[in-house]
Amino acid sequence: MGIEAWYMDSSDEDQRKPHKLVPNQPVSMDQLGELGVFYSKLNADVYETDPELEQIRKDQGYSHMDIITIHKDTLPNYEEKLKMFFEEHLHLDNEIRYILDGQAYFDIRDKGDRWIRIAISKGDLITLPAGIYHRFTLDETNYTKAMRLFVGEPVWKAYNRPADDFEVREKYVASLTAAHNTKWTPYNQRVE
Ligand code: KMT
Ligand code: NI
Repeated sequence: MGIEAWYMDSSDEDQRKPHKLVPNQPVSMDQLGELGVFYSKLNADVYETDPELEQIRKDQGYSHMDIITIHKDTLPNYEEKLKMFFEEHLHLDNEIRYILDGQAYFDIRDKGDRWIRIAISKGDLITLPAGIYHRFTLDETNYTKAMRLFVGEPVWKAYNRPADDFEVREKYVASLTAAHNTKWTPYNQRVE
């Protein structure tokens, strides 16, 4: 169980297409976990009153939340924003997204700098760790609605690659070499 992820082909075709290799090279939840990416499934139909979501927000300190509807009729500067989301970037904080409706892709770099595409859809709560290079795109349905969660005052600033000298990047890279003998729990919290 979980989300579907795979290594991407290198074609320049429409970013909204799946870009699977032939034959497909799937990526498991364990492999995602080793990269610091975590996932949970919730019932998005009840997100407004969901005690499970409340508990996660409390436990993880996700005090801030807002909702972004990514569709040409709802998102101001739609084309420009989509272009920005698809630039390879990192953040100083975890990127936590809960998909309330529709579907989309997050692409992340693996340890060897290969692109992994993660398909996310309604009910998926995904956390990308601070310092990971990634990008986001809609798929061919051209619509997703997502809750953005954050610890404290939200900072959405993205730093486009190259950002290798950032402390957060160095820490993330260091965490990868340590990952095989470090136990991870959901939501990217380390247990020493
Ligand atoms: C980001 O930083 O990659 C984004 O915020 C993507 C859009 S939110 C689903
Ligand atoms: Ni991002």
